[in-house]
Amino acid sequence: MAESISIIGVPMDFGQMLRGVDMGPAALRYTGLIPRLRRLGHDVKDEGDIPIPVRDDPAMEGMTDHYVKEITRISHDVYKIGCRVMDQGRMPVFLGGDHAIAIGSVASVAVKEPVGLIWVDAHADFNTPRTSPSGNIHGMPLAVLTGAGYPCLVDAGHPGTKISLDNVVMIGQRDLDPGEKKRIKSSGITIFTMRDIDEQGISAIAAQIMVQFACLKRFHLSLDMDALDPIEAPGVGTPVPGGISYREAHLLMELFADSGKLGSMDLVEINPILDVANKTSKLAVELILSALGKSIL
Ligand code: 5AB
Ligand code: MN
Ligand code: MN
Ligand code: MN
Repeated sequence: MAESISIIGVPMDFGQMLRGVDMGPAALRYTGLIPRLRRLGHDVKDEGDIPIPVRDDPAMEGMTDHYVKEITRISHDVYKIGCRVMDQGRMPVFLGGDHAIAIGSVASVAVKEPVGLIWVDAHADFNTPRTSPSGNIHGMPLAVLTGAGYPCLVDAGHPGTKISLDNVVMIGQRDLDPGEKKRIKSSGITIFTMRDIDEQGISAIAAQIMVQFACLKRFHLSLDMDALDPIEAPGVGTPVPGGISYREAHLLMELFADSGKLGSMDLVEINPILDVANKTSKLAVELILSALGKSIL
C-alpha cells in the first residue's frame, strides 16, 4: 500500500562513546533511500535532520555524565517532530544516530493510542544506570520507554511510561549484561533471542508476534543494525557475532510489510566510519524497502 512517509534524520551520537554514528542519516540518504522509496510508489517527504550539537565543539567540553542532559533535550526535539508528522497522518521513519534516539521517536508514535514495539537488536537496551556496565545511554532506551532509569529521560516528551511491557517484543538478542538479564526475566517481557530464532525460525516468530499484537492497530519497528550478523553489517559500533542473516532479516521485514500494521520505524546504529564499502547502509536501505512493501515477486 502506498504510504505518506516522512524521513526524519537524527544524527545523534551522545548515547555511546564512538564518533561516526552521527553520519548515519547522511549515509542512508547517499545510498538513495528517498528516491528508492518513491520508486516503490510512496509519497516521501524529507524532513531533514534535527540539529544536534557537535561533540568536538568546545562548548561541549566538560559535558560528562554520559550526556544525559543533551540526550533529554534532543529526545524532546525528536518527540516534537514525531508528533507533528503523526498529526499530519504521515508515517515517520527515524534515521539514527545511536539507539538513544528511540526515547523520543517511540514516545511520539505512542501518544494517541497504544502501539506495539518490536526491538530488533543484538542487545536488549534494557539497562538502567544501576545495571549498565558502560553507563552509555544507547544501552538503556527500552528500559526508559517502559518507565525505568533516569527520570528526566523517562519523562522526555511527556511525563511517565511510554509503552506497556505487554506491548513490547525483542528479537535477535545475544549479548545481555548480568543485571539486564535479571531485569528481562523479572519483567516478563517477550523476547526471541538468537537461540529462539535458530530453533523456531523467523516466520514462526513473526506469526507469534502478530498474535500478541492482534488487538493493536499498529506497531513501531526499532531496528538496530547490530542485530544483523557483522558479516552482513560490519558498520556498527557494538558488533556481536552470531546474528540475524541477510535473508532472515529480509523475511522479517517482508512479514512486517504483509501484516499491514507497520506504522513507524527507527533505523539506528550505522557507523559509516566503521563500515566496509558502505555495506551496512546499503543493507539498511534494502531492509527499509522490504519493510515498506518491496517484494521479490
Ligand atoms: B545498542 C551494553 N549492553 O549497555 C551496554 O547498540 C551494550 O543500542 C549496549 O543496542 C549496546 O553498554 C546498545 C554492553
Ligand atoms: Mn540498540
Ligand atoms: Mn545493539
Ligand atoms: Mn550499538
